[in-house]
Amino acid sequence: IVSLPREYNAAVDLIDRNLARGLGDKVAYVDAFGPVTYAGLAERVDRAGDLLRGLGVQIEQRVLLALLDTVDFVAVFLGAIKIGAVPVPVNTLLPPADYEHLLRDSRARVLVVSDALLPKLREAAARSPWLTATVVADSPEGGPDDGHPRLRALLERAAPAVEAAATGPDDAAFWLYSSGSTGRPKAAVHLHAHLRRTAELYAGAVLGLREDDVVLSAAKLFFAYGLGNALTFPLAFGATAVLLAERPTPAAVFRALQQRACTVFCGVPTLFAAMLADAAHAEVRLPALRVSTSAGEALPRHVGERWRARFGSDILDGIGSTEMLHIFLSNRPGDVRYGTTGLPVPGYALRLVDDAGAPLEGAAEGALWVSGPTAAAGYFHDRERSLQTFHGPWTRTGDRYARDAEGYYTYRGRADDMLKVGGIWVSPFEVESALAAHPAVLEAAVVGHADADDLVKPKAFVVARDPAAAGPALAGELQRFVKDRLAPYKYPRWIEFVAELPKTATGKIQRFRLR
Ligand code: 3SK
Repeated sequence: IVSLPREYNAAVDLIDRNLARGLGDKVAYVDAFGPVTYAGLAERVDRAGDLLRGLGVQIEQRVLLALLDTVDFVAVFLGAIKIGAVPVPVNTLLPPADYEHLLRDSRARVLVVSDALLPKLREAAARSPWLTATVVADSPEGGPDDGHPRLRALLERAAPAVEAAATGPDDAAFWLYSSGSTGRPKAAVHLHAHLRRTAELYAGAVLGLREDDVVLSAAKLFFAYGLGNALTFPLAFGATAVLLAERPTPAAVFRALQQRACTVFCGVPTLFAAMLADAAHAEVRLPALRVSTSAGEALPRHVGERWRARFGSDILDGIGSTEMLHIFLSNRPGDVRYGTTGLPVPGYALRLVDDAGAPLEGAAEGALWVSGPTAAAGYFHDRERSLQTFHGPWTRTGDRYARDAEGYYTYRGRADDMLKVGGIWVSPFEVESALAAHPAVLEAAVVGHADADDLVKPKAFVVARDPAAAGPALAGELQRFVKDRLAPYKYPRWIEFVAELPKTATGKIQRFRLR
């Protein structure tokens, strides 16, 4: 990786490199409102920076972004970074009460919110003691502005060029909220250098992103995964990104992939499985697609294999985290082992540790720790939880992994999801994968459940592909199916059929709710 100068601003780097390459007339983004060139984006970023300065935002002050995926997100995010302010993109899927914590905790001075989302944020915004202005952005579906200024009008009046703040690689650039299994979301503080490093280490060296790529990310920009996929990476390589403001249903994603001839698709396992199961699009082929990425939860082997067989291109399964900003362990083109998460991304060091925190060598199973140049500086004003997660150069991921003799890693579940059955560790993920291999199963989640003797055994919650087939006969068949494939003590003693599984906004199964 190239060393960065003492004075470095990530927004300037991501925008100016494309103008310097002569890509001003190239389409950088296509959103619901149309295409935007690199030159057009550069001007919009500067106008956004100027309008935030005009609203009184100063270096290091936070700007909360509750924005759907349109070019406005990119312009305000980079405009804020350019003037040294700190954008805080937040999940747009939250219930109204959750925004109160985010506005207070971040002490944001300005809120930029999509009109369609304003009804969910208006009360929290009115109560925030820190907010001095709310700006409302257009969304494709439209919505109220409650008399707040419209971003479109403010951008038109703002100056088309703004002077960048003299930031350095280690200055705070943006925050991303991360929710754990307990407690309120905490803000991971990311630095100017981190955007550039994720682009170099993952998008360049692993994904091999190129200027002629057209990228679609089903993960929204407010997620760390989506932010890299659809903002940092396309801009770092002069590619084109397609933004979807709506929910990424199989129909919406198929439409965008076909219409825009996307070459890179960034999805999550649930979506890949739903796309494969979508009868209405069974005839669709995607000849332009050269590679897809998957993260958020481990990709079941059969999903990757069926995708490859149908579309003729691979899904690179990887794992990242909000704290590490993007993927640090991944399969790579030409070396895909479905069912594993592949090898460490060069530039990151991985460690498996035992229950006492001692590193394990060679083939082993343990808690996964990671070290690399994109680790968050810490959680904002949360010393205790920072100390629990960040240990010197190491970040605890909270995941358990097995490493084989060749160094490939296989997901074994969250460290705290593991079950001890008859004194032996059972990975719920292994049982879920076995269940998911049955053709009648769409999805499954496994948790520990106490039996009549108060001993914990695996219990499965199953979404049947055909809800009419759910019942005792199928439950018995699934139990036999798992017993045939795994050590006998691992089979689920109970099977409960459900219409859907509870999930986080990032698509992770919320096992605590099932428990
Ligand atoms: O969930 C993941 O694996 C992930 C990947 C990239 C960036 C962020 C996250 C949480």
